[in-house]
Amino acid sequence: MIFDVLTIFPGLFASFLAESLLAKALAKGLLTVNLIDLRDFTSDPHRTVDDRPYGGGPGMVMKPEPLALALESRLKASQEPARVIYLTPAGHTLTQKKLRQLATLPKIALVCGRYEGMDQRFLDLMVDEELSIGDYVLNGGEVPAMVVIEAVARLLPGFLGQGESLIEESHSHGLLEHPHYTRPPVFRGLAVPQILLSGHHAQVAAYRLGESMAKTRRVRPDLLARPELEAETVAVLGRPGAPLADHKAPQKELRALMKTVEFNGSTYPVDDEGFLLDAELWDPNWVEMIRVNEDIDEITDDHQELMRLLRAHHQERGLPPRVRDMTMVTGFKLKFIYELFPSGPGKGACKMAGLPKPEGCA
Ligand code: JCE
Repeated sequence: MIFDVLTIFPGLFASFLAESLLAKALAKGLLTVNLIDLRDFTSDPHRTVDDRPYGGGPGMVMKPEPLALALESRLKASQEPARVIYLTPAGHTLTQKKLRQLATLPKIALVCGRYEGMDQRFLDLMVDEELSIGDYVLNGGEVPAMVVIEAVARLLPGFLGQGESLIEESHSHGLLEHPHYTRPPVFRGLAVPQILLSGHHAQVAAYRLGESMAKTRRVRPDLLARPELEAETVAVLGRPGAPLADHKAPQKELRALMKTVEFNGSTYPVDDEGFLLDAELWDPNWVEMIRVNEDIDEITDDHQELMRLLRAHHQERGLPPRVRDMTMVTGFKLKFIYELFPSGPGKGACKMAGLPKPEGCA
C-alpha cells in the first residue's frame, strides 16, 4: 500500500511516522508513505502556494498549479494511478466501512489543504473523493491525513499480530468497548469486578457484552438503532429505564472492603475469610502461605493432584465445587481429603487451590 501525501508541512509527519507500530509497518515494507512538499512545485522565488480569492472575502486560497504538478509528478514516478482523496470538513464523513474499502486500494494520494481551501478547478479535475474526519474544523488537512494513514494501516494484513486482527473482527459487533482492567486488583479503593478474576471465560464474555450494551445505550443510543442489536440489547439489559437485575448492577464501592495479605513479599487480595480473590495471582508462594497457616507439614503429590482437580472443575463451571460434591469431583475419599487438609475441603483445599469459598462450606 502506497500513500502519497501532498502538503506544505511535510515536517508535521516526521515523528508520526517514526514511532510506534506505524514505524514498524513502514520498516517491514507493509506500507510506504511518500511526503511531497507542494512548495517544490512552485516556480516563483517566494515559492508561493496561495493567492487571494476571486470575488473577495477573507483569507487565502491554495493555487491549483502546484497541486496539479505535484500529483502529475507522482503519476510519472509510478505506473499505478492513485485514488486521490482531499481531506475537508465539507467531505463525506469517514467511517470504518470506508476505511475497509480504502485498505484494499494499492495507492492513495492524500491532498492536505491549508488556508480557506483549494481552487475548485483542482478538485474538479483531479480529486476522486472528498472525506471529512468529523464535524469540527481544523487548520488544515494534515491531521486528517494522519488519521487516514493510521486507520488504514492497522487494517492491512500483517500490521497487527495475527491474533489481534481476529479479535478485532469478533469484537466489531457495532457496540462500544467494554471496560478494561489490569493489575493491581485493587487501585485506590476500587476493585476489579469480581467476575473478571474468576477465570470463567463464558461468564466473562457475558459480563463484557452486557457492559458494552449498557455503555452503548448510555453514550451512543444511535448505534443500537439496528433491529437485531436492539432486540439483543433488550434481551440482555431489559427495556431502557428498567432497573438492572442485581447481578448486573454496576459494582460501586463495596470495594474498599477488600483486604490483602502479604507473604514473602507478594500481596494477595482476599475476602474476609482469607480466600484468594484473584485466580490469576495463585502461585507456589500462595500455596506455601496456606500450608504454613493450615499447619501442614509438607505439600505432597496428593495435595498437588487434589488442587489440580479442584481448579479444573472451577475453570469449567465458574464455581468452586461444593463440599458435598467434592468426592465425586476429585475421586478422593472425604476421609483422605481431611488427612491432606485437616481443616477440610473448603477451608483448606479450595483456599490453597486459590479458589473462592465453595457453597455449603462452614
Ligand atoms: C481545512 C478550513 C474549512 C475553514 C484546508 C480543514 C477536515 N474534518 C476536518 N476538519 N478540518 C478539516 C480540514 C481539512 C483541510 C483544510 N482547512 C481549514 N476549512 C473552512 C477553514 C483548510
